[in-house]
Amino acid sequence: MKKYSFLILSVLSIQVMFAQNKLIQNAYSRKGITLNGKWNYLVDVYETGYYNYRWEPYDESENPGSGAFFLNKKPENRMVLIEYDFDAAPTLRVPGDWNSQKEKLFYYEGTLWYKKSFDIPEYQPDKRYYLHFGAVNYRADVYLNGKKLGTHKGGFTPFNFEITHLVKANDNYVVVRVDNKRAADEVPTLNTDWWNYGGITRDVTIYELSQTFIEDYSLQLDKENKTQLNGYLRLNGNEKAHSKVEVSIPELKLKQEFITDADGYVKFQLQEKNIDYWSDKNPKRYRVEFAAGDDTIVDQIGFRQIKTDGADMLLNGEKIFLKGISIHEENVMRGGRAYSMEDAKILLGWAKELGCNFVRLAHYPHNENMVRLADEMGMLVWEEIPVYWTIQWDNPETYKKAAQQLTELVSRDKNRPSVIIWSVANETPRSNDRLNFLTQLVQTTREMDNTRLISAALEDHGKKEDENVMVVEDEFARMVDVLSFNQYYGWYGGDVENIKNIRWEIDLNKPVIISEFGAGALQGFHGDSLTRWSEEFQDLLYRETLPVLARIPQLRGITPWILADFRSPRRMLIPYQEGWNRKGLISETGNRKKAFYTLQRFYKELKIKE
Ligand code: GCB
Repeated sequence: MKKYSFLILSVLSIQVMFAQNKLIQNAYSRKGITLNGKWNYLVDVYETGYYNYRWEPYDESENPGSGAFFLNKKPENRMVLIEYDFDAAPTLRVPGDWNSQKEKLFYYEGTLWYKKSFDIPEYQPDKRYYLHFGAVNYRADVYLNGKKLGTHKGGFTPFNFEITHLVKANDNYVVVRVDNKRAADEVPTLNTDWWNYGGITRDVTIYELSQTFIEDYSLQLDKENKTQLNGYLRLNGNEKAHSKVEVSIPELKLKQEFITDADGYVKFQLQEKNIDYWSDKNPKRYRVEFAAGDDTIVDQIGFRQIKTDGADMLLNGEKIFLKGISIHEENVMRGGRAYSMEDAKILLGWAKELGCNFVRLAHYPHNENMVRLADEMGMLVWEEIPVYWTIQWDNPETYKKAAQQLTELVSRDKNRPSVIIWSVANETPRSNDRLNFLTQLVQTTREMDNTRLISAALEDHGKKEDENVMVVEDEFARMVDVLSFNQYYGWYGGDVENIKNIRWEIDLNKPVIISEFGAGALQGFHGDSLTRWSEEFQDLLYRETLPVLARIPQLRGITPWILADFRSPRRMLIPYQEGWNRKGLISETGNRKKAFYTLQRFYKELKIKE
């Protein structure tokens, strides 16, 4: 029994366990000073700047001494010995992974220190300041002006620290120790099928805030009542209690005032009959203004409902089929992790060209530009956390890490109408520990957000009695709203010529999404359609698979694997792979493979059963 005591952790207790401050909602729209640009870096394979020669962390010592990199020391005169100098060190671009920027760092997994000096030209002593990171992979120890702000783990979610007490108008320096070593008890674990890009991979910004400011809010259409918006707002600061806040949507002529409770929190509802609902066909967003004291924040929010009815998926009450594609967060054309709006435009632009109305952002939270652009384009989104393959299911610490990443993701994207599915895992092996772990994650997700659907990419397999009959035998399938599974018949086992004879037996009356299928092909390599790695093989697999999937009565979406080739250290076959997973429909040079057009045609001709 004891073993599962971690399962009763509430969302709240997860949040207080971490040193960083609560995430500021919609930080993007606030006045920010960017710290993007060139940062000096030191590659620290032996952790020399973090541990002293007795292997004690410098930052835990009262008297760290000059070897501690976070102090960014300079020799006061020519006799002083200091064995590092950030200002003499080379630079890396932030945001950006280090692997794709320096050839020597291509395979590097370990510790690397970053340093950036900065001023705040319009510094105002009566304001508050927050240092915000879009993401750092994987562990970040953050220091400002020689003081530790905290540690964050998790390579794909944002975090922030209040720095009001430490920051000055001039001569500030921020030092970040980044460590991307993989570890068995982390999330993800040691083994993945993607590149472990290290570094400060997303924007770094200092946000200027009022003494009392709007820290968090949510505004969403009620799940049942299409004329009701449910919201909450939370203030941070001395004036947060019993304070007046105002919410308005000028286009709807809605304006209402509310009073916060003693904790600066208020839950509210707005009634409105004339909402133009957000959808893939009508990505209507409203300008929403939240005001409290001298703080105002503006967001662009679309209102929509997503729910299931038996096997149907209903968007604003109408049946919808998810014409999707899976995407990794990589800009293959530039090389490296994607992070910018330009990158998002390429990836979602390709998805649009394919005819998609849905993307699966695999296998971890992608940068915020992706969901913001998806909101604008009317692209529905599946978001996922990297609970992938063989997580330590019986380790309470690992659970906390997964729950933290989920919490940070939901917190970041809860106001984005494009996001309709939270996925808690991918291809995880069945066991009781795993069932408990995932069930608790689902519960945590529902506590935070009961308006979206929950899923996870599960696995199928052939029945013993009849290998042509595929089933998903997984207790966890009962816990999710949408039954999703990956299937690789014809690539990993199964004969591509036999695809036409297979069928799925699914008893659950829930929408089904085939979250992956695919085959590897080297763009430009041609052969007959039974030759592995040829574009023709991949194309055949798509042509055979699509009609067979379409026969699953509950099928309501597919997200084939995958939009573009992506880097993976597991893929070593020369000359076809050379470090790339070749299941992309688009090559790393941006060229479409044959199967791209097959899927495009399928989506174009697809009729939704009414
Ligand atoms: C899967 C995984 C995905 C892999 C893919 C493959 O099932 O979910 O991460 O990249 O198969 O290509 O093998």
